[in-house]
Amino acid sequence: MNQGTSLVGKDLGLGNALKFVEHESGLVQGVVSTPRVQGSFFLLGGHVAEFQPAGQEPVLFLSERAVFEEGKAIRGGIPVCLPWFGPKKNEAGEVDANAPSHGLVRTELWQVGSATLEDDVVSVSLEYQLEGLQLKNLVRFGTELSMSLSLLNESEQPAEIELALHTYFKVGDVASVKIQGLEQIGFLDQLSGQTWPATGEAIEFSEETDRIYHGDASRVVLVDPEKARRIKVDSQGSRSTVVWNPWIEKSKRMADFGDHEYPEMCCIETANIRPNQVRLGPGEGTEVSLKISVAPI
Ligand code: TA6
Repeated sequence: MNQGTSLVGKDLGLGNALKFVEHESGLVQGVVSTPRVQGSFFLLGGHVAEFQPAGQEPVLFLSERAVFEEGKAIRGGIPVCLPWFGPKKNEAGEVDANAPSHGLVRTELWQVGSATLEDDVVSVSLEYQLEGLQLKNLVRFGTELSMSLSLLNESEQPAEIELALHTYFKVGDVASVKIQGLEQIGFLDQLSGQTWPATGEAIEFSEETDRIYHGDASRVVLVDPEKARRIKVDSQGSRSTVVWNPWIEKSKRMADFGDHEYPEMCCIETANIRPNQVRLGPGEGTEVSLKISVAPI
């Protein structure tokens, strides 16, 4: 029996701060509730789904058409994408049509390594063994949401890994938001394949946007005038950042995403991909960490 089902209804000694429930889909969901924060995560994909600090509206976007099913990725929250990003490609750059998008772990059941409560902050270690790669994601639900994803190559072979924390943010109107912190970094437009120099300006959205930035983006800020808030995305260990909004036509092509939902979200993804993929020799490890906090405009 998967550990998850044995957690449902179990008294972890954390009171109402963290309870495991059976979601309506049948999946095991960890529900966080303290005076500081409401949140949740699924064992499926070790997937943080909700984060709402006290006094704030939800910070993460979760599609109303999200599918909650083992083997499928949840549309929203913070998918963990590895060991590849996007479509899987071979050495020759040919796409493997049989391989799932964004790797192998966001559609698998993870385990809970530990769960603690201190000063109304819930910390939970979500863990998964991908062949010789040990994954541990220490997630802390407090006034801020933080996570530290560590990978350890326990095999005798080197491993080349792309990884991304594919965060979906909830916004008031994507056409009015600005993303600051990437002004000085050039980017690859994934839609045209064209590479562009740094624009010197904040990112704004007026069409489908799918950009990969390679460079230091340790502080990215999502300015949302509609919700009168700034979402600060601080990261360590990440050398790539992906910015995405599907806009109108791509939204219609995604069955697990409402046609009208694109104005309510944008993705800022904390990653190490493409030239910044990680190479781990036997016994070597790596870590990427992310902290999400909210401030008034
Ligand atoms: O966020 C960048 C991206 O690679 C986009 O190209 C889009 O495909 C998105 O991820 C969602 O991918 P998914 O496989 O979750 O539908």
